[in-house]
Amino acid sequence: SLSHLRSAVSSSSPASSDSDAPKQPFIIGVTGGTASGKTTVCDMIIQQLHDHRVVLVNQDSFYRGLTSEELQRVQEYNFDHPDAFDTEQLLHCAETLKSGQPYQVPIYDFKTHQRRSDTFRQVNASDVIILEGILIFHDSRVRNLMNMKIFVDTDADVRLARRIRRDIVERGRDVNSVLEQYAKFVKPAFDDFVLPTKKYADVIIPRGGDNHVAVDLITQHIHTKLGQHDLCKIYPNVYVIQSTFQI
Ligand code: UZR
Ligand code: MG
Repeated sequence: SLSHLRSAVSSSSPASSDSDAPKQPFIIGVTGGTASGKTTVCDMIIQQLHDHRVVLVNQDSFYRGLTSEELQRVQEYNFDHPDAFDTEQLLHCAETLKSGQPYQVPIYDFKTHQRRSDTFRQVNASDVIILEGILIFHDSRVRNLMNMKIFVDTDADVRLARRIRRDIVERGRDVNSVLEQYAKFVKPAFDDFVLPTKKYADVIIPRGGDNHVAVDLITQHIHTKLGQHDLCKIYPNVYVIQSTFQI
């Protein structure tokens, strides 16, 4: 998978002959089942890339707000289906950020299942953009914007245990409703929509947030790639003087 990783990343380097080309941000996609540790892995990557501008965009922000009819029968709403997200808006966001422009990301409230109408999160141009979510590899147009794709692979029992705790503490649910929703929607959608996107991953991280070695390897690689980007700008005719930028 290392050679995989290298080809996926090198193919996206800017043309080395064009010194005036604006530096495109490096886009990382992070997916995996619910409560697999995606957000933790992203936070670890961000911490290790502290000398670069890094932003995290969560697919959860692009959940569609529920209509009043859908809200009345919320137990029957499938939040794990691709249609639950506004994918066109997510694509527009990813394209805008990739082109170096800022984007106003919506804020979704898991307790009311609505978007905040009064505010948004301003995301500014950055060196690295991380796109995270259970179905972030589902749409091929979004996927094709990514320079590196990561699948966080955590056992289902560990994920369910975390999910129960998180939904109760952070998302205002009770045990029975979490278990019911898990059996009815979360698990089937994982099998039908999330797991099939594992084949697109350049890197598969076992155990999620516990895996410091995997995160170290990934961030070293990104550091190297960002160094090459800078080098291409300064010395357009020099291809790789990688050792200069080795960590
Ligand atoms: P992560 N989800 C909710 O529980 N409520 C909502 O209003 C919107 C989404 C859940 C969704 C999915 N499913 O499994 C999870 N359900 O959020 C994705 N049921 O979030 O990637 O952080 O696990
Ligand atoms: Mg998360």
